[in-house]
Formats: sequence, structure tokens, C-alpha cells
Amino acid sequence: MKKADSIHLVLGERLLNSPTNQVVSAFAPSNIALCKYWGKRDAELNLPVTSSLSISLADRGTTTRLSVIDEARDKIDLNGQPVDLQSSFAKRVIDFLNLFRGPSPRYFYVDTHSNIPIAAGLASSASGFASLVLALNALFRWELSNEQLSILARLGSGSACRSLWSGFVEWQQGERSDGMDSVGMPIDTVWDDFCIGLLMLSTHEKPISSREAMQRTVVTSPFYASWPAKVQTDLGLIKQAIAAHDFDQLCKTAESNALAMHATMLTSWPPISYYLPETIKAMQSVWQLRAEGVPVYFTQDAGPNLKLLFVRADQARIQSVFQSLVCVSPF
Ligand code: 2P0
Repeated sequence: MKKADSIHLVLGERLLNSPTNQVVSAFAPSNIALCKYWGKRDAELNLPVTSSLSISLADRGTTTRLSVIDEARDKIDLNGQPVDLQSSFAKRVIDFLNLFRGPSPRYFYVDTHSNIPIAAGLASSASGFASLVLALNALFRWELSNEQLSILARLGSGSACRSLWSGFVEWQQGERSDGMDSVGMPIDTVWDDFCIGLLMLSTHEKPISSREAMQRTVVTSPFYASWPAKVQTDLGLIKQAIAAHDFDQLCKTAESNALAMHATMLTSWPPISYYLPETIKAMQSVWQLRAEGVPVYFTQDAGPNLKLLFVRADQARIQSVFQSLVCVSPF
């Protein structure tokens, strides 16, 4: 199964739609996984080994303006700066756009703006591809549902399929080889005082991309065999905790899930570590705060920075320890 076949299944006759002459604009939020996506059963279609569950960051994410241009190649800007078309960022965007050019090739101006600290490793592919897919939907007047758009976004980047909604979103792994049942699904809950703190610890580029790290882990880590069972347990606990608004159960499970994901990386070969001394120090500060009775937890993705989980009543206390913390209210 190829990406083009997937797109055909989603778009059908809409593939023949012509784009409008207008500049369209679309926003998608970033999302933070509380139960992680780590490992693919199909690398071409970004089909995951397990389901995962995230929380979207409200108005923090990516806005993409998109138009057709009368030129022989795409033009891409990121936060007002032109992007080198040879860069890996541009190549991923161009490869994705190649899927939608139609029989007489047309080129696009992709003007993308992110309002999350890029250095936090959060201006990630997820909100980028989700907003690009929303913009394509407007430009070509496909009128697809968010569920269908989630399938298209997944083809750009797996975690992007969770960025079509606000709040908690489950990415259901699906079973089909064509991926038509591997989509994001929103969980209908509002949790007013739930907060996420973005803790930036390093601005350096990652030593290894998450895509490569994920693949290496699946192939070489002796611990990876235990990962699907861990996810199954954690996903159940997290969904239960969301339904009951049980903050401690939710966040304890999320922290444990992130630590287990990093354990699979540490046991890969060559080993993968996104930990910096500052990461460990911040984890110890979180554990110290908990020992003092403050309910705060962390999660960590494929980078050295942490995302803290807490409720609004504890924000001031937590910010007194982590002064650079950027707080987001997801609801
Ligand atoms: C997640 N991550 O669930 C996990 C946790 C990183 C750590 O999804 O290859 O950029 O484009 O499907 O979505 C990052 O991986 O990977 C990611 P691709 P993606 O958020």
C-alpha cells in the first residue's frame, strides 16, 4: 500500500478538484502525548504498533497560509524566513505536497507560522502537517471530515493525526493494512483547571530525529517487546482517569509511560538518549516537589525538554521552582 493509494481512498473523485486562486489559512494545535506513539507497523503509511493518546495545546500550534503560485517550484517560509528547499524540513513538506499536485503539476507557497517556542521541540511536525492538510482541504474545497483529514495528516507525520481536535484525542491504531481505521478520535471531556507547563532546557538540535530513533528502537531494543503491553495497560488507566477526572492517576500513568518509552531508547543499539544533565535535574525537582506534597508530573518526548502536568491552583508554586515555565491551558 502506497501513500498515493491511501489518498485515493480518502479523496476519491475529489482528486479532480481544482484549487481556488485564493490564499487560504488554517490553524492546528500542537499535541503532547500522555500515552506515546513509539514504533510503526508500516513506515510508509505511518501506521503505529499501538494506539496513543494526547492532549492538544489550545491556541499554541501552527498556522499555515497556502496558495498556488505561478512558479516551477514550491516556496516555503517558516516564521517569516525563507526555508532552504534542500533542508530536511522542506523535503518532507515537498514530498507531501507531491501527493496532491494533480496531472498538470502546480506549485504552492506554504507560509507557516508557529506560536510555540521552536526550541522546545514542540513546533513539531504534528501541528505543521495538520494545519497543512486543513489548508489543502480549504484550497481544493474537498470538504472532508476531520476524521478523513486525520488520515491524510498521518501520512505526513504520525502524531499529526491527533492535531485535528482540541482537548484529549486518542489515535486508534486500527487493524487494516490500508490504514483507513487508523485515525484520531476526540474524547469529549472538558477539564478546566488542567495545565501544561513547557520547560525549555536546551536549544540545541536533537542528536537524532524521532523518526530514526523510533525505527532503531523497534529493531534493536530488547525491551521493545514489552512496549505494546505497557501501552495497553496505560491507555486503559488514562482513559479511566480522564472519565473520572482523576488527576493523579492520569499524570502518574503519563509519567511512567514516558519513562518506559525512554527506557526502550536507552536499551537500543547504538543507544539513544535524549537526556541532558538539565533534564535529569528537572525530573529530580519534580519528584522533590511531589515529595513535598505538590501534585506535579512530567512527560518527555524525543528531546531533552520536559512538559509538566499540574492543576491551576498549583501553578504559582511550580513556577517559583521552574521560573522559565511557559504555562498552557488546554481547555
Ligand atoms: C508521540 N512522538 O506520541 C511520540 C512520543 C515522539 C515521542 O510522535 O515518523 O514526528 O512523522 O510518524 O509523529 C514523534 O514522531 O513521527 C512522536 P513520524 P512523529 O508524540
